[in-house]
Amino acid sequence: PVTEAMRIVDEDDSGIDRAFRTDVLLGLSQRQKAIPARWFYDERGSELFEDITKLDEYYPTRAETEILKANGPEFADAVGKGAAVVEFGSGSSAKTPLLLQAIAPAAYVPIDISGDFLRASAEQLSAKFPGLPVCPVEADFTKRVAMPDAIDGLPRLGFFPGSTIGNLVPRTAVDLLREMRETLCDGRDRAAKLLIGMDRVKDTAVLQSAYDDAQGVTAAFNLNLLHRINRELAGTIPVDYFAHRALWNDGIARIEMHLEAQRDMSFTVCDKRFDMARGETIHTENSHKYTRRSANALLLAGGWTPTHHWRDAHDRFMLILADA
Ligand code: AVI
Repeated sequence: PVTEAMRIVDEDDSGIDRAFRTDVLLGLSQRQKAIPARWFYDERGSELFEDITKLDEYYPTRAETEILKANGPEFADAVGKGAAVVEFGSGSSAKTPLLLQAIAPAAYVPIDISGDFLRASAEQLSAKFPGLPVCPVEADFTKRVAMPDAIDGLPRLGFFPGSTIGNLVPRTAVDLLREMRETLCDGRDRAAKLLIGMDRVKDTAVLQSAYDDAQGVTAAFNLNLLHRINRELAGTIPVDYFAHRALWNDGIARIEMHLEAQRDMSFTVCDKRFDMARGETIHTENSHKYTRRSANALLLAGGWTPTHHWRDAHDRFMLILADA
């Protein structure tokens, strides 16, 4: 059974438009031009991301799924039965059913900012698990979210798969981990756990091709941001003058995606003029990769104590369980 989605959103659509406009205009005015990766995910961007997850080169989705499939009984032991699973950003993916099957939870609370997406995935999940109460919450999970009354008194397991944490710089990642802790503990001293997916540092060539695939799907995903700006912010960006770049920044252990100008150019966005020189880039995404130690350090800084650690057979990805 799916309860009606609880809605905790203070931005209406015009608020989201404004935030996009501000991020783009400010981002293009910086010396190193940069636009936050969250703006990749319009309808087309979300479709392209789904396509990325099926690419041969993009190992994280398969590796994480492998860990979930291989360790069901261990998850159940570590988490215990009858928890409420709270998923941050309810994916349309196959990962959630694997976790739910393994641990037989008492309720499932998907949180997502996109109401339509949330309701669709809640219905799908409920069809697979007919006896399970599904209580969707439409909200921005980067801030503390009030939990539905239905899970009062149940132990809570946060689920944040996909290494989405890796798209945040450490300071923002720590803030998010702290907010998740507040959400799960209700701001009190309540026990809670977090199961989080984190991508591992590995051979540079493997990382590079995961973010610059042969078919050009990741390139299309990156360039789609420019199409979105042209469409939603009255932009005149000549998209064909840009090339997709994925670079490994070894000092910070992250893949950076950029859009590189292939020639000098000028364009306008919301009537504001921008100039770019050939070779200049717009930085569009960071995807941090972790070692066991750096992952543990990040979790500890965010208020979580790691207790269990699982990897896939090729050491590409890890799932970490942590206590609040
Ligand atoms: C959503 N996120 C974890 C993806 C990643 O791997 O950082 C986004 C992505 N960017 C390019 N390919 C996939």
